[in-house]
Amino acid sequence: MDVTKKVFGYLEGQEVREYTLTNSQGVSLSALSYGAIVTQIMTPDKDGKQANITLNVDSLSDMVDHRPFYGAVIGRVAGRIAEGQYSIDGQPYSLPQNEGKSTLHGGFEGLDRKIWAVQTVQNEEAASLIFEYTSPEGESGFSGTVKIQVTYTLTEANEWIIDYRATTDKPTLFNPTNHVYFNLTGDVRTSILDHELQLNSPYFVPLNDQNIPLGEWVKSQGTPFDFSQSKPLKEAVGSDDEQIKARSGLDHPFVLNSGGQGHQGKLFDPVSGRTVTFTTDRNSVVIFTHNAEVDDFTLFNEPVRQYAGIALETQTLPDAVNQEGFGDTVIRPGQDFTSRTLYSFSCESH
Ligand code: G6D
Repeated sequence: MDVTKKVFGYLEGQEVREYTLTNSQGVSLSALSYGAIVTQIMTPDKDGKQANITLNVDSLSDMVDHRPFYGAVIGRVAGRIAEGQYSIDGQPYSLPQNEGKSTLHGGFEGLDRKIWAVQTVQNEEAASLIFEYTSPEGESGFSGTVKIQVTYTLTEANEWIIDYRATTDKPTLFNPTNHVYFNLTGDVRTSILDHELQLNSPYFVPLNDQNIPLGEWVKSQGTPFDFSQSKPLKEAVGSDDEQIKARSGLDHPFVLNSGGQGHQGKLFDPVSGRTVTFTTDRNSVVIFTHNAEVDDFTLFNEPVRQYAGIALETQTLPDAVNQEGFGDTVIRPGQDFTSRTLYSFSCESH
């Protein structure tokens, strides 16, 4: 395993570094000390040609000014908290709302906007980046001082393992994810609509017009949300289902069957042969198909196209604190929160 680092830029006088982990097959993962943002994952296609399979903006200033969330750690709480309101043990909390009436992706001061301390560890089988950040009491309105550690490990088996840990000194919410967008073609100018997706998910969660869960789990079998058999994303994205049409694509939580032996989801690009599978100990994955063109920053001097990537955001179901049966996102003093998601990269042909 090889580990390198370089200066990526400066933010208010503070150095931002980019670290790269590379295994002996040439598969690599690069990430910044700012937001633990993944800037590149290089994997081979079926002919052995290496390319970057993630979406990234080119400059630190675009990350800061436009906050596209590409590749970043999201927290303290991923997704939307309805009205920015919740209660823990009968105590009400009110957060600043940064998207309409909702608090999205950790609010104004999310973990994606922080400079993290980074340590590197390596051995024959794997190399890791250990990111640490202490989120102070009141950050983005959340209670408690929360010590957070996120570790990215790249293995010789072409796996990217994300380990989250957190402790708190007061009851508070914690539900992190990573917002990497994959485009397995290796060319972000080609859409992901021909990628095929398979999910071990019997239910999806419909949303209201604020993208807040309506509260129910709906059986996906026989609907456009049925990915029990691998199928091209365009079949779902192009369907006339009202939930999908209203968002021009997928932006929905899928309830996952627990891992067991195999993976819980698989993304496949039939042209390059590249495949990403994932497993997680959380109860859901939010699938977001980058449903709009974005022109306030550029990729290769062009606006970022609609459907330029797909995010597979593993997490406890969004707005869980306000929704019956969605899972527990409260962490408490004395508790050591841990969670793991694993993405595995390979190639196959159909
Ligand atoms: C998340 O679900 C949300 C989207 O609605 C949002 O636009 C994106 O992050 C930035 O996936």
